[in-house]
Amino acid sequence: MKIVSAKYLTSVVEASKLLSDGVCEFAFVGRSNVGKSSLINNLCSSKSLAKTSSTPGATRMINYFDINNGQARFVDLPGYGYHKAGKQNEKMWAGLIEDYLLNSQNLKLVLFLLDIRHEPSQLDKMMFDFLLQTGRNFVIVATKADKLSKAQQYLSKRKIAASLKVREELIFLHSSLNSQGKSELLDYLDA
Ligand SMILES: Nc1nc2c(ncn2[C@@H]2O[C@H](COP(=O)(O)OP(=O)(O)OP(=O)(O)O)[C@@H](O)[C@H]2O)c(=O)[nH]1
Ligand SMILES: [Mg+2]
Repeated sequence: MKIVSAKYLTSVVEASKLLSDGVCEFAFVGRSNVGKSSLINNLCSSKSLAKTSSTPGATRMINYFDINNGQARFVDLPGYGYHKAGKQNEKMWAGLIEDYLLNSQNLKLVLFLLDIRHEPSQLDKMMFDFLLQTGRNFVIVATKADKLSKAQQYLSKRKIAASLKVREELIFLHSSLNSQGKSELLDYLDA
């Protein structure tokens, strides 16, 4: 997919307001601070389309971005596992992610993000199990690849595959810092 234009569309905070106009959506799911918003910006070659922050909890709503004037949409979901948010907010955001995954009529593919440096946490595994139960198409993106050497990256990929019991072909390595893996991911979204 060649992205020639990317624009912020709207944000929603309840499942009843999800967009349902048949435009195909790619959703970004992962724990807070894993790099969802940065990945969206990197794929769109933008520095500021999606708000990023070194403090976890930057994305608290479902944020929709238009790709190529109606060709597709990127959906930035709130991060889970942000404890400082307090139990109530944490519950609400997790509920919002689950509502979206269950109810979106436009969702074509979930990009499930994991930090390449860490094995999936208990929470990651719970969210991943939930994703499997929804039967949605997904790929896994191991983020922040620039933090590891090439050799370590491939080791990590193998560990993630074993931990989640998925085929290694479903795991993409990516860095928003140096754009490693960007064109490979865009090609996949195209297909
Ligand atoms: N080195 C490196 N840092 C990254 C990369 N991607 C994201 N970061 C950093 O990680 C932090 C979190 O990135 P975000 O994109 O805001 O993460 P998020 O998943 O959207 O976080 P929430 O909105 O809180 O759920 C920021 O400080 C980013 O600069 C990457 O590929 N490499
Ligand atoms: Mg974010």
